[in-house]
Amino acid sequence: AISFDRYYRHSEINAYLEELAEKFRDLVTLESIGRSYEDRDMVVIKISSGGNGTRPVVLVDGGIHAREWIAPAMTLYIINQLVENSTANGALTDAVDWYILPVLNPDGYEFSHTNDRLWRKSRSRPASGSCYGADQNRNWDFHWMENGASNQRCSEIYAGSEPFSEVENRNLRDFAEAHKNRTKLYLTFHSYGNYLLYPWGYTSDLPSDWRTLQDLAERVDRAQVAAGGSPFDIGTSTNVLYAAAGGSDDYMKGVKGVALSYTAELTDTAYGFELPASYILPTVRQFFEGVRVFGTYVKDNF
Ligand code: 0X9
Ligand code: ZN
Repeated sequence: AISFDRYYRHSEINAYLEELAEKFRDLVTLESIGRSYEDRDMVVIKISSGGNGTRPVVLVDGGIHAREWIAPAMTLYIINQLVENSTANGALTDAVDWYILPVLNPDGYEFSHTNDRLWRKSRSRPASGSCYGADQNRNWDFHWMENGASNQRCSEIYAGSEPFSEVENRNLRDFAEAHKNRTKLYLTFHSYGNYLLYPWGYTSDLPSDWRTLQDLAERVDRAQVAAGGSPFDIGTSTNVLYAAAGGSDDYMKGVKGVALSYTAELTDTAYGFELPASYILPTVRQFFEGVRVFGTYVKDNF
């Protein structure tokens, strides 16, 4: 059983997924999408009640940035609710498949627990020098390095030696490729600041379907505000936050053709990355109301 009164380690997260796969055989399957740089198993949980692989897919990840611990916790709560609370949430899985990767940067996530609470990047070893890792959210192959990214290994926003230099991103890229025709919504969790962002991050130009993206984001926001959450700032990454190319959200929309692609920056600024564990449950509960809106939209429109 899982609890939301503390942050889970990567091995505990994988153990929880295994437990669900054992217990809910008709709803849950696990797929390893590969190993991290330091050889951790990257496991996607597939939640599907049927449909033989024809239903629209919602793809979710968290933990691309190591120190943003509320992000993996959010994905775990979504998993917990969709799988273990099917009485309340069965409508979200009866026509939509959910593919969820709780930790996209497991090496960095563990390092932020054991060595450096505010670590952000992956933990890949450079060819030379002593600065480890790349910013996995500057490393995707779409307008790579054009804006808001660095070619300096020691920078917090180091984009990597080349696009997809980071194996963790290659693993998710290949998984996304295999399911791209059915994937209608991509949701990637970060913290902090209460932003609900959509492409683009590489340019201030708006995508042609920005109205759809904006309207859906506003509906998600209203749902989580009604549940007691703080309102989001909504808009494109560049226009609302800052320009930063090579993000996973831009890549999923621009390259994989996922129509609806969002970055959710959970929680306001009071605690920054170091959100006390007592805030996990209220935070994830509130945003789950937004997840309901997302899931219902995909169910009704695809
Ligand atoms: O800078 C980032 O990668 C994200 N903010 S964070 O504070 N969590 O690091 C925002 C990413 C928004 N998306 C793109 N710029 N593509
Ligand atoms: Zn982040």
